[in-house]
Amino acid sequence: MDKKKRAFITGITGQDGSYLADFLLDKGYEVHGLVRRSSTLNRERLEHLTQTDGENPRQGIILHYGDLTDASMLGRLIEKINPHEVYNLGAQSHVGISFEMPVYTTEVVAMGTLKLLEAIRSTGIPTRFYQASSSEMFGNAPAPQSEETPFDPASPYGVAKVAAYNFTKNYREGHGMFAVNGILFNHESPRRGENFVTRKITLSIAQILAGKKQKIVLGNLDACRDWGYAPEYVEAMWRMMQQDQPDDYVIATGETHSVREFLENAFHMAGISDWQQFLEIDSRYHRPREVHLLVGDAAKAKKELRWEPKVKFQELIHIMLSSDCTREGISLPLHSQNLSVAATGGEKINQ
Ligand code: NAP
Ligand code: F7E
Repeated sequence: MDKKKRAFITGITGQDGSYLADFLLDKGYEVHGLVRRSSTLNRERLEHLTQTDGENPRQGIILHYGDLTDASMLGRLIEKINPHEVYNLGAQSHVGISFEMPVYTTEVVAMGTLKLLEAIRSTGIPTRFYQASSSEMFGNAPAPQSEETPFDPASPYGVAKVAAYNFTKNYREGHGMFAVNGILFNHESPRRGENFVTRKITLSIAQILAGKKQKIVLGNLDACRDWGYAPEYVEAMWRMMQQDQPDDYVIATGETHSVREFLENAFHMAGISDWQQFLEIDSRYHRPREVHLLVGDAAKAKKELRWEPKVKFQELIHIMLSSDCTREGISLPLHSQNLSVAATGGEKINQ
């Protein structure tokens, strides 16, 4: 009998999906991923897993075309893969864009989750299910936010994630499914999408240093976020799926910093003190409604999952900035290199 565990990941081409694939392959899983058909291939974050030139001989990743909006395809895939674990990470995940595309965002985030849960239920396969819930569900609820904090979403994305959270809980309670919600606060990395604020900042600074860009154009600098390091957060997802009983967990660092602090620290690490001259504020990046202060209380995860974040704010910025500098063919000034940690060094193909 085949003892290898099979995992199915939606959103495998995204930041978290790619790190989760790395993590599960290291654990010996056979990893299946859902990919969307597009006119150009969008697999940069998976290149190191799909290349077969012998440099990185790890194998076991199998990609399937599909879409979270296509229920019949999801059913066929679940039947075919017969997974032990399903990680639902696929989403239109940009909060600002969700104000422009509320219907599509809801179709993918809320209805997509429901379609996947239904696909699992109708096949009767006893798989475990992970839902990528989000701190955006708290909106402007009082901080620090924990599993007990009532949701108060402030964007179409947040509203849709609350619906997906509730569907997941309902399938656990109503159908006895092993279904968990990981309520993850912001987590970043060199693989973060370029239009999220942390990556936008580190990439822009690297390009300014390389002489390719003059300005970084941003919106609200006063919002505060609890920023952690994505590879550590995908391990928390897996830990939730290994528990005896399904439950919901907040995953966060417990620290909060403003966008302005992120910007100042990143410029400082780049050796630029007069950074204001490189900054432009554009109302185009202001959102109709803002979430002002997020800071998570991950005590339950610490106790029950024995999960704790190691990479904190300064180190996170350094990891991202040095990776983007490597990408742009430059190195960071010497004074910031004593912040260097094992995880730095730039990722050549996984941007
Ligand atoms: P991401 O980088 O934006 O990746 C999103 C993934 O979803 C991509 O693989 C994307 O595919 C896929 N996707 C989008 N629409 C889809 C559709 N209609 N059908 C199937 N797949 C679709 O997001 P992430 O940062 O890795 O986040 C992973 C998940 O965690 C998301 O659900 C996000 O909402 C949630 N989350 C993220 C954070 C965070 O701070 N990163 C925090 C809390 C929760 P393409 O590559 O084809 O676009
Ligand atoms: O914005 C402000 C913006 O887009 C952070 C997603 O992964 O985390 C992420 O959502 C803050 C906001 O992340 C720009 O107004 C200023 O206050 O990087 P962000 P987010 O909205 O927190 C949650 C947990 C998720 O679940 C989401 O999927 O930064 N901000 N200027 C800007 N934001 C962007 N994107 N671009 C700017 O120019």
